[in-house]
Amino acid sequence: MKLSFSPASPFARKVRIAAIELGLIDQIDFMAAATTPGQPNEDYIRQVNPLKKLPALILDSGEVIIDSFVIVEYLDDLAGGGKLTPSSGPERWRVRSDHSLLQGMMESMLLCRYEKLVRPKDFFWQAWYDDHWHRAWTGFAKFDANDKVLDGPFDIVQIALTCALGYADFRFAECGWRDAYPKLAAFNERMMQRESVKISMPPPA
Ligand SMILES: N[C@@H](CCC(=O)N[C@@H](CS)C(=O)NCC(=O)O)C(=O)O
Repeated sequence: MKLSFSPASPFARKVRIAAIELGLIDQIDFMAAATTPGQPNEDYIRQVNPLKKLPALILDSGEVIIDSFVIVEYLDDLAGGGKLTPSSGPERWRVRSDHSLLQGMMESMLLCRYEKLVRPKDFFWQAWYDDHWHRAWTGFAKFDANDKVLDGPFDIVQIALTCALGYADFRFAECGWRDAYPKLAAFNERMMQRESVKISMPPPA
């Protein structure tokens, strides 16, 4: 299997952590891919993902699986099932819904990043930026009050929360989430004990 990957991507990091935890990392080749908006990558769009997003998992059969959550579900299945993503019962829906919130928070943070870095300065839209940042920030508040997740089992939600916090550190280092959300800070410290989390930290910005 091949995974389109960037060490800066919180979505790709989620898959990497999951693959390590599931014992599948040695079966995956990592393939750099350029997906920055405004910079064409026609080969990737045609051969891998028309949405020009990473990560995507390319199976040995040539089939492509897109979206980090779906990729983690696939890997979880490969490893026997139900280890990081519950496959039935009420927990399945709770986990999927919590994960969707985290996915949206990471997407909002990424949009903020693109707004600052990629969009031509003259077109920067402050209200839009603030709105997206507020979504991510309020999402963090929600998880800071969510003991079920913070003290719960190690699963895709805990992985995604760790990646969202890591992305906040990586791209918004001054945002002050540790002071605003002490329970998240303690959670993050705990997660940092895991080898998979430590070695997948984004590179220095
Ligand atoms: N829902 C997707 C989001 C992936 C995503 O947005 N990846 C970013 C990299 S961090 C990307 O490729 N962005 C390119 C773009 O949005 O134009 C997933 O979970 O895999």
